[in-house]
Amino acid sequence: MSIEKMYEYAKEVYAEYGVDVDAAMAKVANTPVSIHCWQGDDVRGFENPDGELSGGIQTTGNYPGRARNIDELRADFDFASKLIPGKKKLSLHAIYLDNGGKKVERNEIDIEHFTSWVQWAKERGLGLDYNPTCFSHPMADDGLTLSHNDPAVRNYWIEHCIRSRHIAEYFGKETGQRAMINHWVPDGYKDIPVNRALSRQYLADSYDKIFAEQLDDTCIGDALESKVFGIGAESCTIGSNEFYVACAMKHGKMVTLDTGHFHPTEVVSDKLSAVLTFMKEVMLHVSRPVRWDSDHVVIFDDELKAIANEIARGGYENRVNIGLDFFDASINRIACWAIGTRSMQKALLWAALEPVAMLQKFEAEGDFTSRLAYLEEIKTLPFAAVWDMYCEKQGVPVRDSWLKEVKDYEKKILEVRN
Ligand code: RNT
Ligand code: ZN
Repeated sequence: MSIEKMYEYAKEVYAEYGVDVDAAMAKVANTPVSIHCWQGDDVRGFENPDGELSGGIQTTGNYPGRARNIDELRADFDFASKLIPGKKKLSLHAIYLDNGGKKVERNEIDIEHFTSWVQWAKERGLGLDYNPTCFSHPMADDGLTLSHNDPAVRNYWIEHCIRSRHIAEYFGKETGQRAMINHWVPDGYKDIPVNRALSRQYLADSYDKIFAEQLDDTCIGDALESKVFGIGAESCTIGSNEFYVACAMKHGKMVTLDTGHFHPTEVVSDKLSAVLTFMKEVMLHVSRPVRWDSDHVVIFDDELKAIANEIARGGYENRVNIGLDFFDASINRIACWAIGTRSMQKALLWAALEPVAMLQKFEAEGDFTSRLAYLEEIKTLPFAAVWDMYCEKQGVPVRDSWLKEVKDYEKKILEVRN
């Protein structure tokens, strides 16, 4: 049956539940999803691509064809973008600077190192996000940066973060789309520390300095990302969830909720309404933890749907900044981008098709029987037909047809890289 016919049928079925599928598609098409550049090259960047990835995060696998330089990464991203529906942004890390082959110290990084990115983004109407890189560097070898006992180390990273905020503000100003800056540091201890209070005081003092300057908040949004533990930092993470929630409230900033950064039975879907009761906005790092913060490619699973449902049920579309954060080097990296981001898009569409008003009415009336009955019934509504039409309307491949394009690109472009 044609996509059109299937869609007409689906439209009728959803209308019976009071859901307008056209409006749902339009809403999702306008919700930006920030795609992380670092899936393209295993978080190496261009500062020192042969260096070790540090900070307690890991990319496993050695699938051929990773992007080795700025041109390859841009080409790969352009290609991946064509496979993904919806409004996209690109999230850069400091180490993806355009340094023209010259070594630039992290505390000397500046706007000039990102002018070519801005130019490139403008040509595509693409918004940019930013991340200071406080890892994969000799000054981070102790596993401590903004909370280090040595003021010289702290000051080095404070300067990096201050400069990073200016770069993010510049992204926002130039692209006309507000840039999120995600602050994450790997700081923690492998073994039991005996002065947690002091480390946390140092981290707090560092953020007082980093946020001292008021920048144009129509251009930049600061977010603070907590974590539960990292490899080599198992006993204590200085920037824990409680630390950053409090720190963000103090400075009027947002937190970043990374789906891999909590204890295994905690879920980010439940945290959104909790923080948004008090914070204006929140940032997401949508990832897929498998047994630990493994950063597997995001799939259309229950928690992803639950996150999207919470955004839609709360009407939080303008308060949740959706960013992705996964990195798999064991399969085709462009396919990773396509699978992960298409899954995010699917989840947003799934959630936009939920008959929220009806379900919330049952709940308000105490009719929990109907609430559960309908939550189950809507799982088998003809969602696939709407998804196919959404892809068609967005001008991206429908169903699995994107995969063949990726395989061709792999043969022609990726395989000759090694
Ligand atoms: C690490 C954090 C952080 C990084 C990226 C590369 O656990 O999730 O967001 O993954 O900045
Ligand atoms: Zn993250």
